[in-house]
Amino acid sequence: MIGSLVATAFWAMVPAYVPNNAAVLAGGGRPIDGGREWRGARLLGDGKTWRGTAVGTLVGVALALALNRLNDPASAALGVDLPTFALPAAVALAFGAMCGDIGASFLKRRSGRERGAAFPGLDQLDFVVGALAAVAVVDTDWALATFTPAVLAAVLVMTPVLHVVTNVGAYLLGLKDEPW
Ligand code: CTP
Ligand code: MG
Ligand code: K
Repeated sequence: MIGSLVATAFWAMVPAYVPNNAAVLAGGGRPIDGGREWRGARLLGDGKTWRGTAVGTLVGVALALALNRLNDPASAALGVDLPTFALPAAVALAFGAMCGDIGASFLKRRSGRERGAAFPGLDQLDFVVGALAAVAVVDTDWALATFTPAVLAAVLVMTPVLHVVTNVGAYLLGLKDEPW
């Protein structure tokens, strides 16, 4: 029961989890805010770039389509009816995750936090809120069928744990400047 909830939650969120990590590897180039400031601080900061956002989104969508191909064997192996991703839902999950992270940077700059500063709570859940909000708008029926209250609870418990583990791992591997 718990196992199938976690499996469903993880499967459904992979297209939202991976974009931010792909952006870390692909980031660089022109910042989205073009260097502009607002009220004495950068609008978003140098950590939010066009390239990171585009590559992150594409990687998330590609992963969703790859998961669709693996759905049957994975569902059979786990004894769970794993969700499949229609293209609009895949785009919403991936791009929504990137937008949630961008929104968090906007809030960080407004609260005087420099690029790279931690914002506990927001850092771990910004992309989840962005992904779920976007997919709820773009594919409401799919979102409601997939993210039942129990699956949603699993997502909210599991995501911060996964976020901490992947970011500390990326930091230890030298891929990321901060462990958050
Ligand atoms: N990145 C990017 N574009 C994005 C998100 C991330 O290019 N939309 C890249 C940047 O190189 C960024 C790195 O991934 O520095 C790490 O992402 P994140 O921790 O979200 O950014 P920070 O640099 O910590 O900046 P902020 O304080 O605004 O979160
Ligand atoms: Mg950071
Ligand atoms: K972030």
